[in-house]
Amino acid sequence: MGVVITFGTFDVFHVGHLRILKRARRLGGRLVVGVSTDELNFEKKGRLPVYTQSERLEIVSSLKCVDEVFSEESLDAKLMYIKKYKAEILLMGSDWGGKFDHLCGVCKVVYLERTPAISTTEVIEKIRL
Ligand code: C2G
Repeated sequence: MGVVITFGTFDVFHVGHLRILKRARRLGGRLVVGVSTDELNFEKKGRLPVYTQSERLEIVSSLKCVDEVFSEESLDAKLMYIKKYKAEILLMGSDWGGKFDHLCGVCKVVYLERTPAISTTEVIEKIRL
């Protein structure tokens, strides 16, 4: 079984994050996770994450289902990361469905359904109320 690679911000870590990582690990022998940098998150969402990059890296790297982590510096560098970590499967959540199909010739591209009714934004809103 080969290497699975996946990406995310994993800010205010919640059970939706955990479940997709557990399912990703079951697809292969090793799970490598690219954790978005604070700068990349700012570009993507127009705000900095609640948890810093080093806190998010520390949380994700401590999970039993995760074998290795690195900082994802650019959304468009998937091919470089796939090659660097010798990934056989690129795993993304269904919110990215179809977006990385052009990489199908390089590795298998799999999209998994998100856990319904939970997101970082909803957790932040709930705490605010
Ligand atoms: N996720 C999930 N269920 C949820 C929320 C998130 O399965 N209810 C999954 C997402 O689909 C993603 C992972 O958890 O696979 C991380 O989610 P985010 O931190 O929101 O990732 P995102 O900001 O979309 O960053 O290069 C891609 C980006 O880095 C992805």
